[in-house]
Amino acid sequence: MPTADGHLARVLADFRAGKVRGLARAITLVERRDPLTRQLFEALGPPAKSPLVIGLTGSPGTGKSTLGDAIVALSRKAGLSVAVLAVDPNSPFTGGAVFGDRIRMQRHALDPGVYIRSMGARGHLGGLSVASREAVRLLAAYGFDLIILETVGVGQSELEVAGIADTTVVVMAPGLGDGVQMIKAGIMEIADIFVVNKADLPGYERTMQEIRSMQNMGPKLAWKPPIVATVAARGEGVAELKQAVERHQAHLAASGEGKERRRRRLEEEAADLVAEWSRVAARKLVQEDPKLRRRLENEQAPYGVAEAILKEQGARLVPGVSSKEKPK
Ligand SMILES: Nc1nc2c(ncn2[C@@H]2O[C@H](COP(=O)(O)OP(=O)(O)O)[C@@H](O)[C@H]2O)c(=O)[nH]1
Ligand SMILES: [Mg+2]
Repeated sequence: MPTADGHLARVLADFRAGKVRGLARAITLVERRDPLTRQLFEALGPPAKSPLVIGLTGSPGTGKSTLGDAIVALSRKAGLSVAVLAVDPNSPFTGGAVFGDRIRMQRHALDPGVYIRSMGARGHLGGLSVASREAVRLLAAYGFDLIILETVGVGQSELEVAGIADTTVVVMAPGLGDGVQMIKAGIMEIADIFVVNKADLPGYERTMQEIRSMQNMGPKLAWKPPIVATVAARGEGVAELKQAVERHQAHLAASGEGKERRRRRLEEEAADLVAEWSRVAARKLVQEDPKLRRRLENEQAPYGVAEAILKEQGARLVPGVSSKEKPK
């Protein structure tokens, strides 16, 4: 049986040598929420450079994957290395690719400057945002210039995932009529740029108009998200989208909001990690510790036990430092 430490050492060696296998295995550790994850990041240290992270979100079928592909093509022409991370909170762990992305991967299979990966999360105790942030961090450490983060839909966890990006692009398409739904879902707030894709189909102007009037109903913002029309399937409008992303990046830098966002993201990541670590460890504790079980039974309420776990078990909730020696 291979030991966990042996596995980590191999993953690290491959990763540092720039072997895709190392990257893929590292992301699988993250996806599975493996306790080795922490050692992995400690060993890697902070990434040397911070790539641009573009989030693509929107209802299924609007063309996010197609658009992502078009962005990859454009960026490759400019000599940038690109990673695409497709995140699906409703899929089980994929350990690699879901069907649609496998087809995409084949298209870029011979290009070492492109990496495409799906990540699922069903069965996670925590949300997907911790895993997604960590996967992005791995892709950054590996050295990609651009990371495209694609989410499957617009539920709460997709919004969280989109919040990891430097620039969040909300992709819409004509005829889906999801305007009101968007407002309800909180999409207006997270969009840095709107894309109306499938501009080859009738009705796209109306969709653009709908977004514009929703923007006019909302508060006045320092950055008014531009609306870009694209035909992703033909690569049209993608250069305009790239320009919009650059303008947004310039705004983030000039206004100081970029720095503020990065700070907030780290704060959220720290809090999310606390939640994830304690949830996993606490669940085990309440199932295995007869004292805690008795207390729950007696009190018929969770508060005393929850407080006791945090107070008395604090350090033991951290994965990898509970029972055995502290990992190096
Ligand atoms: N007519 C038209 N179809 C498109 C365009 N972009 C993507 N599609 C099609 O829309 C469907 C969904 O695209 P996909 O990229 O998988 O959407 P996703 O679910 O948002 O990732 C596919 O059949 C695409 O070929 C476009 O610009 N115009
Ligand atoms: Mg897709």
